[in-house]
Amino acid sequence: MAAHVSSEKIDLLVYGPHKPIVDNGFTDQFVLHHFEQKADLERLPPAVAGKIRGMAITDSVPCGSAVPALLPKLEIISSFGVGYDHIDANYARERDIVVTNTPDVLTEEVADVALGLLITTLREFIKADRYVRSGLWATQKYPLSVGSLRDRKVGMVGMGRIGQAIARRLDAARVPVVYHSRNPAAGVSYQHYPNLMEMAKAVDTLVVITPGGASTLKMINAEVMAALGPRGVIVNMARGSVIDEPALIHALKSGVILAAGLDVFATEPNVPEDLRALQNVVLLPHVGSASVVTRNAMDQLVVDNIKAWFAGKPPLTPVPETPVKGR
Ligand code: 8YV
Repeated sequence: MAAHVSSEKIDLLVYGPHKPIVDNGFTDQFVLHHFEQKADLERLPPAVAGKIRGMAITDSVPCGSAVPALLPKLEIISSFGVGYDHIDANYARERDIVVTNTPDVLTEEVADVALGLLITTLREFIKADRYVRSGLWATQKYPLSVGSLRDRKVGMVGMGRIGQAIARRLDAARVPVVYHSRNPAAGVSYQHYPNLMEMAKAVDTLVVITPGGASTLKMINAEVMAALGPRGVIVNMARGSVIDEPALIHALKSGVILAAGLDVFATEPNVPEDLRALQNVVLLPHVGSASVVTRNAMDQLVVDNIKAWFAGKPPLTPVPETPVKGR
């Protein structure tokens, strides 16, 4: 992989919603061509497509291999978000295109939300808030919550950077942690379960923070939920695709598990009516990283990866599928 460093203008495709940090982040050495969604790309003139050397994806918009396939001179795809299941990184590697994501800058933010969502789910804060607002507190004693963090053991599904940040918070809260991932994580002392079912039998709480995509599709299935048992709680901060959503709805309805806290869904932004009707689930609109400060840092990293590349430097945060050597 190599970028031609010259004083020539560099054409970039900006794909996804407008972000001021991206729109205003490039010098006039760059020419930005903005298209918000796939359907808009029909208006991308072939002459322009033929000049595009860099692509900034400003949200998790579907990209796959179809969009880069339109761009014969593409060198870099700089994508927003730590997850990049909306990009075909293997296709990019075959074409010698480097893919970057935005890790690290969101780690602590997403971990904060994970712990908040877990406690909100267990201690039923949403119900408690409604209770106060309704005025009922004045006349009736509020019931104890069935759930608590105090008597739990958490099985993390995924132990990458965000998983480790969540586990650190659980350590501070004196909650025992074990984890499942394909391979043991380097430098981590929590007990590793190579088998998810074995872990589900040994814990009562799952916190899911593993990459999306084909290898994790519906890995949290009805069997795993049954193994977790009637005290079971699932928090999903990963991708909706990781959980068998109809099986989860059934498990929540029928008492196979106790409750769930979900930041992500199978077909966002559509959340099944069946799930929305349940009281033992807390639903967030994919807000793990969604604060102004963290989203700004993510947008800036999208810009900085492209700038580094076209300055002839290594990209700051390439994904493992497209490592860059010798820059
Ligand atoms: C983003 C995320 O909010 O980084 C990720 O992988 O899921 C979130 O931080 C998401 O990409 C927004 O659509």
